[in-house]
Amino acid sequence: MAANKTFTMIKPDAVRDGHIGAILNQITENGFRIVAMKMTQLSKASAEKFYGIHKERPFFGELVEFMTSGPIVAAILEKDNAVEDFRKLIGATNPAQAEAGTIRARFAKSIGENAVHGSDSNDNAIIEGNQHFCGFDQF
Ligand code: FUP
Repeated sequence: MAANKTFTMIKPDAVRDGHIGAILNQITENGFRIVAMKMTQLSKASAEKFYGIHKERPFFGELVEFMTSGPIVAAILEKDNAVEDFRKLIGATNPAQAEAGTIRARFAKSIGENAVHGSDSNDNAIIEGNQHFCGFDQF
């Protein structure tokens, strides 16, 4: 059931700052089941593909540089209403606007270095999950 799965990354800032455990704990305490997970480092090509929708934006170069600057943790999460519920749990893109207690409010430094990614639609969850794992639907 693709509608009940989403894709996440713990980004290089949060990995560097030692927040993997705290973030995974918050994710699982909020009812998400981790059905696939790996620690890896994005290549430039992979980061450019992942954020391709932003390629004309002024921050694209910095975004790719940041996302390739160190290891990330990529995971597929399962829960009823996973995409929407996970977006609520991570909070707004800009941590200054993220609701208190959300993952970005707790761990993000700035709009660029914002600790976690969460897919914004079921279709993108499938595309993004398939970019990082072999067969999103098999998990
Ligand atoms: P989100 O879906 O919350 O990850 O946000 P977006 O898809 O709008 O942005 C993707 C990433 O681009 C953000 F996580 C960080 C980066 N970004 C910037 O660096 N500056 C901006 O003004 C907007 C986004």
